[in-house]
Amino acid sequence: MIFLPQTTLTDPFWNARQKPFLENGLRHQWQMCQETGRLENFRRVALGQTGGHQGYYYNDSDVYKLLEAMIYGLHASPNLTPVLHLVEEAVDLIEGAVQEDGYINTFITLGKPDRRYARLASEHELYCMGHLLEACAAAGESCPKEAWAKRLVSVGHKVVDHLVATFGPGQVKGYCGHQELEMALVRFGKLSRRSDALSLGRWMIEERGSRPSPFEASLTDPSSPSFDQTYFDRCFVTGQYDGQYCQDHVPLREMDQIVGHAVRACYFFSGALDSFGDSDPALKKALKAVWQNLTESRMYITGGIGSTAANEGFTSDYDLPNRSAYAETCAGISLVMWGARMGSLFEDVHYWEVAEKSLYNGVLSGVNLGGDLYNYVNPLECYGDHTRQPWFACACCPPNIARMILSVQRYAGDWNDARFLLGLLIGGSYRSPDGMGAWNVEGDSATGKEFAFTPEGVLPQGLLIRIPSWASSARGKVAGEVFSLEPGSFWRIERNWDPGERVELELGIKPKVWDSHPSVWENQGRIAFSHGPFVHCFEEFDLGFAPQEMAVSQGPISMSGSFEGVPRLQVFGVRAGRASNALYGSPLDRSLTEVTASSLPYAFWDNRGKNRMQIWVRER
Ligand code: FUB
Ligand code: ZN
Repeated sequence: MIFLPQTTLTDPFWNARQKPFLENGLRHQWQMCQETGRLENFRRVALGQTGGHQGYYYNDSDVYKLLEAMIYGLHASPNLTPVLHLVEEAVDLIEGAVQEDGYINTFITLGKPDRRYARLASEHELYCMGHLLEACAAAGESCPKEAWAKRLVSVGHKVVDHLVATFGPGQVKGYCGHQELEMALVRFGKLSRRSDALSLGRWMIEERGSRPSPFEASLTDPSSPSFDQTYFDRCFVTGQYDGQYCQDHVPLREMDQIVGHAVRACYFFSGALDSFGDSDPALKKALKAVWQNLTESRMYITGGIGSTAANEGFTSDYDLPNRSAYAETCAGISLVMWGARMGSLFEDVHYWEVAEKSLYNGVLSGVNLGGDLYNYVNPLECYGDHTRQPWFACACCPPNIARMILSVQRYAGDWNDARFLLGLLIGGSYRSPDGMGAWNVEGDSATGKEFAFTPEGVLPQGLLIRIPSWASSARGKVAGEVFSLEPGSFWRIERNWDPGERVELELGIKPKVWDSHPSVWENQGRIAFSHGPFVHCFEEFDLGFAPQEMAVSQGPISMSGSFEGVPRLQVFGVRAGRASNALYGSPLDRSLTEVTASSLPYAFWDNRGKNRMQIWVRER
């Protein structure tokens, strides 16, 4: 992970993704928080009122995530005065709502003050505080001298004081049903040099999955105020407590499959890597096994994860329906977080490939080009009945995608003393942690063909550049020497870098055709197309008919035009028709019309009106 304040994003593709949020999306989301009572909840607590909480018990987290996104927005565009005013207003609200002892949660404080931490499995108090700590850390990292940021960091300290005084060895044995706090404690702990925050995060990770589970006790007595039927149903699927839903079934180091709720899982694994790094062989082994299970049998071609709404998570291997895919935007985001961490720590391109797949497909499809309509679920096929929404009652995804897009360069790579690693080819300036030097990367992710790296100042000798597996060829040039590079590997360069030197990378890109494992039944007889990191789809809007009526050939594939600067593909096929209009008839009545079909990146589907769409099309 890269420290955001030491970066400048220059990549035209990603600047174009940030712009709608800066111009409109952030303020739109604030307005939504206002209209839905999310801000009012904080005001009421600040005024000492009781009752009247509006919305879900975890709605505070949306305000925190939006605040974090707005702080990133100020990094991207420091003169964004209207957003600065909203940031200041948010800080006022949060400062007013934090309790004397550092506890903060508007749902509990307004309506259930006796129920603090009684329902750790379900009520998300620690999850919400985790998101608050992320915002506090973002403020302390990006704007340490601003008065509002100092106030927010103080709130963060107060919250951490409260948490370490409440949970941990010899105190409450507890952690949150929805992981997030683990990551946040590391981030805030590192920023504020608080070893107690780091220890608490590690302890929560270690405790999870041990027996007796703190969740089990609170979920077994239906007459107790801490009983929650929904969570009972989710955690006692077999009649016995199993905890798979929230990854509380076994200790982390014993896991070998990905189970339960998708966002919780990937946040958990990200937090574990932040806490333990690569120093722990058993953890590494477990995370690699879980990752393998996910990416080899439970992930969509878009990087979407969690195929069912039933648990917002995982089912069984190869169960990847297209039209009913859940593939929550937050889950895609959480996979980028986890993949970038695995890719950095283990220096393995494979993890970056997956993080990129998710980011450029299943995550980007979560928002429209205007930055103010969002997908919660990201189906891979549509009959014209799905479209993005301005907001949701459970609105975790909109502020999550805002914070990820506005800080996308955080996920592009990693520094250590020996090297700079660029895992995602995103153009920008990346300053070293000691501030002594920088790598300036020129390139445009939309076309992904040419990148140039120029060193500045004093830099570690190592430079690792991911050569993506989607490249059909790769050529590098450094100090006049030309190298032929292997797609799907790192280009490792070790030298003393002089200012004025230049590293050049040229990628060949050819469209790719995909099919699926035979056990993904729904995709049998179907193919999909991609170009560079972008998975493509077909929309009725371009075809003039539903893609479901078409069968296409694997080739030839030509390039024709672009969408948001990303090349489009053209393939050939036939469209089914019938002589009669009867619902059923003889196959002899069939007619086939030749068609030329233009694709577009799945990331940008549903931007021209509701219509039918398909990624996996029938093969001719
Ligand atoms: O529970 C908080 C968030 O809301 C989760 O991460 C999402 O899956 C949605 O349930
Ligand atoms: Zn979400």
